[in-house]
Amino acid sequence: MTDDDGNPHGNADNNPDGNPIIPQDHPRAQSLHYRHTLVEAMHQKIVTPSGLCAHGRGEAFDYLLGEITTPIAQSAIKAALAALLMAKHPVISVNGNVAALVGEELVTLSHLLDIPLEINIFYQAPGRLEAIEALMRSFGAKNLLGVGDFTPAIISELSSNRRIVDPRGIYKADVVLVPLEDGDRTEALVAAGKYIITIDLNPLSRTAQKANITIVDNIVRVIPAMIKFAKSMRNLTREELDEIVNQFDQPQNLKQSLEYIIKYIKTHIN
Ligand code: PTJ
Repeated sequence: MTDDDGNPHGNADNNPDGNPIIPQDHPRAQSLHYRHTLVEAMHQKIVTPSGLCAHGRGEAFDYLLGEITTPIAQSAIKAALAALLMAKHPVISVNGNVAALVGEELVTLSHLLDIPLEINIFYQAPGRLEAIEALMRSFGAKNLLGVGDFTPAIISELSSNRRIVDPRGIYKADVVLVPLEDGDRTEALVAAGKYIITIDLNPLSRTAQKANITIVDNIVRVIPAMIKFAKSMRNLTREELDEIVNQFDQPQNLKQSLEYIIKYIKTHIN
């Protein structure tokens, strides 16, 4: 098998002898599965080579959390949902890694909360937007922005490709979920007066530090958890949702996430 540039990248799932590349009983089968998914998505132009580097950085931090959703992350997830449920114009931003890792789950969440998804990528390349769109449509995405026929709006605070946004989505949004985001855009979106929620395994990243709510957890665990909590939180009153957001303390959330990592490392020293 070859990619568009004619480079061989082998069979997706099996060795030449027909046996699976990732044996089911491999102790890190799940982690290898996600890597494999991202590599395959890169051959389809959905993910960029830089996306693989970003994933590796995330994996390193996931080790330091014990690869679980901490109670701290769980509180951040609930605050994020409450903010999204109260928003006038919420939107969920989708990049290549996000589409490849949790595209299907995001479509479920988008339908459950009635929130549009906007494809917005850092690394522009011919055919990339179309490849991500096709993947999201294959999962049944209905309310998909940032693609098709629209006159783009510009976020003036930003100089990267991500400044080009959909006027029906990120441009007019009051609350934006931007997972696996680069720091510049988070800063620009905050400067543009938007309430920013991010998912980032690295609590020290600029995005994690600048967002209003940072969920320090792996997106592959966060989106299924959001789907689970959304089913009951949809029925909360505005006052109850407001209370959840007001109780959330972002500086404490980041501090406790770092403390959790330090504690986790210490338990492995003795
Ligand atoms: O598809 P594009 O062109 O929009 O590009 C997407 C990437 C991810 C390459 C781009 O946004 C990028 O370069 O991001 P950064 O600046 O590397 O930031 C990504 C952040 O996400 C890092 O802090 C990682 O630790 C974190 N991260 C990576 N994988 C995960 C993650 N956080 C949560 N879950 C993950 N699976």
